[in-house]
Amino acid sequence: MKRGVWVVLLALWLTLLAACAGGQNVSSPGNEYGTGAEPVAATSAPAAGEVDTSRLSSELYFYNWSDYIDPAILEQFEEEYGVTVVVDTYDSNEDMLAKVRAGNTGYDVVVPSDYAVQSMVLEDLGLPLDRSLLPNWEYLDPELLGQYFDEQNTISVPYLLGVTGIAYNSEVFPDGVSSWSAVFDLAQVAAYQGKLSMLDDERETPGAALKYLGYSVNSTDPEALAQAEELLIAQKPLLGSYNSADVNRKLASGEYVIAHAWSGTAMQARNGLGEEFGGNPNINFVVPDEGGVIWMDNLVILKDSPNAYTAHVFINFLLRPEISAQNAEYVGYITPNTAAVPLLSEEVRALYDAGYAPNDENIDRLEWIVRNDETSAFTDLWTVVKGD
Ligand code: N2P
Repeated sequence: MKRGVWVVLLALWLTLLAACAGGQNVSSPGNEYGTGAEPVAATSAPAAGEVDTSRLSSELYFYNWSDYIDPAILEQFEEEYGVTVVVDTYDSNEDMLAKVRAGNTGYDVVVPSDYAVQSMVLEDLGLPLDRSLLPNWEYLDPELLGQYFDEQNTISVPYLLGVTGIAYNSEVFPDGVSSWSAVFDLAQVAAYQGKLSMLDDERETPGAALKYLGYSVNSTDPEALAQAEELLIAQKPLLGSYNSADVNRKLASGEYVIAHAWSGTAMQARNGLGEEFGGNPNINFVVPDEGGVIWMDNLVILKDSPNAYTAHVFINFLLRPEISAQNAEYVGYITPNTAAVPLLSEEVRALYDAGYAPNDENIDRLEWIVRNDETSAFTDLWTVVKGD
């Protein structure tokens, strides 16, 4: 039911192309964190929302998904504040969580998806945010705040949203692709064997198989899981690879002709990615008829962040409407920043309308991944499939 509400709210977001909502209550929870650099006595205390440069660290450690921030934004942050952002990347929530659980990562900020934020809340891995340091919070779409995984947004700040479906090369699929059968019907797949990839992801990939079979991405019914496992094992020999890292590049280059992909990865394959690689205009993206996934990724400061003050300054910087718009434009995902939306180019908005974002056409068949006591079954399934 809650997910239904989200879908409606997202539909709303899509039509809400102007005007910042404003009026968001940004009261500070007043938490303290003592691990950052000790404040040096300043001649005058900075006003609310102003940055106390004496408290900034020289480096900030950002553990992020690959190809998930415009490097020019990191350069601008360094120019303005003298802080070098050191980026390490990961390609699944589970990899990130495993590392963070082990502790002493040295990372300050990580980017969990919705259901992974919930794990971080339950396991007390995130630092309560000091909202007094995040005046740009007011630009966030209020409809995207207060979700089930962190109802008060105690630790999480919406970063980017997207959908999961199929990216394909229209030269190879001139009639388009509309069903998961394009990756799961092995008779069809035989024609492009080795040029197909599936996400290397214990929730997304069994989720896609479940959708093809007519189930929810969250089904833990043993019979449904057994069918999904069997299907994935049968599909595996036909894959180029499981890949969540450089699907964008491999689609653009033609090494893959079809891929289970995140919407922004597909947009990057189509448009290219800054100075990284050129795009291929034949790449299209679709949420298949059987349905796909919608998700939201979030910025979380780790409980043991060595540079928590600087992390807040960084997050507030990312919440500037022009920065958020620039970033969304670069990575091809969707900004949760209401004031950033009017700053997006016509080209990117047209691609959202064409299916690279939740829209009127696909919204009713998008589902959120959830975690609960039963969903560890996906870890077991994925271990079997990967090890087979
Ligand atoms: C970008 C990763 C998208 C994040 N490479 C999926 N949650």
